[in-house]
Amino acid sequence: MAGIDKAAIVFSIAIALIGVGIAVAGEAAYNAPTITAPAESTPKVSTETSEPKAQADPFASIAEKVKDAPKVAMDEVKEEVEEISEEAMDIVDDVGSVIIEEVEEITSGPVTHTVDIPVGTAVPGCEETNACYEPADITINAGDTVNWINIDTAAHTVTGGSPADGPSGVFDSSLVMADAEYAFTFNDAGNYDYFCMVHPWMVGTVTVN
Ligand SMILES: [Cu+2]
Repeated sequence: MAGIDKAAIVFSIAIALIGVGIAVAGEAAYNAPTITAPAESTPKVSTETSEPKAQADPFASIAEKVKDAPKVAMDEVKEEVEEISEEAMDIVDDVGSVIIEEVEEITSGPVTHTVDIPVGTAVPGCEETNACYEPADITINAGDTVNWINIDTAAHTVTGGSPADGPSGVFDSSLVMADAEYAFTFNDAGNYDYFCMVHPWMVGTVTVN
């Protein structure tokens, strides 16, 4: 019995050892990737060492500066060009507006201004808003013409003077029928009051410079 027991114990130990051996071998096999992991990091170390080597290169920083220098210079040039072009455009605008003004002065001779005789002025009310002629007060230059257009259905007059003082004799349209017009050219500077002889609440002024 004892011999068998010993044999059994040895056998079981042997099995246990084999088991441990397999376990160790398995662990070793399992740990194999972790062993390779440091092996993978080894190249990292090698790259790390290569980077300081690149930084240690005194020409590297100079090369970078030289590389950036044209970019910085180009940005500055671009900004200057933009500023100059903006200034140039302002000058062109100024010169253009001066030329336009001069051309307008040269080409613009006497101007004809339009004054409407509005609808409904045959009855009082328009005088409350100074709207019996539209515009009732107008400023023009000597030599300009004012053209009154009667858009009302009633006949009206454009008569120099005032309801209080009567006609001045400077200009008088006599009756302007519906849809008819009356024009007068003012060659002399001054203030000219006028009114409608049919409807004395209708008054207006022409200021000639
Ligand atoms: Cu009138």
